[in-house]
Amino acid sequence: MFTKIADFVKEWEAELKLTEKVMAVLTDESLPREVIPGRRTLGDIAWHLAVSPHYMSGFGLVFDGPEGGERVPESAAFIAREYGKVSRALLDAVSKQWNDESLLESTEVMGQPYIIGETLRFTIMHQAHHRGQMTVLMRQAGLKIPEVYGQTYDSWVEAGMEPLK
Ligand code: NI
Repeated sequence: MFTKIADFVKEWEAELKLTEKVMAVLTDESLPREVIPGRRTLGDIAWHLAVSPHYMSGFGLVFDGPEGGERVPESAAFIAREYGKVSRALLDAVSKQWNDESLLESTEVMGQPYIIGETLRFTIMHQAHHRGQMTVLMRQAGLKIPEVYGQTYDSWVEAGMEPLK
């Protein structure tokens, strides 16, 4: 749970840059790769990360969501661009529209109480969860995975070291 706006801003800035690093490697050809046949694709998950920061508007923040709504785009560059716009719009909205006191407030959404500072923590964890799903699908699609939290197979090899399996 966040109790200081500045803590969220610092963390979200770092996390959005990690997500952008991953998004930058996506290709149009890789987007249809499915988790299992008939289920979510890499494109679905990437677009979910572009759309989901805007869920915070349900807690009273006012900022623009991505262009194109819920429909999953076929362009990896478009997804990456919209993700960058929306995630920065969230950052801007949180720092200008809320303060440390707001983070302790509770808002009801569909009959459930949510503490604002907890929803911001959830937003970060939710993104990390789906970003991890993306990197597995990206590896399966033959893409080179950037470092997110620690070395990748490729970065071990490039450093001349024996990679962990
Ligand atoms: Ni999700």
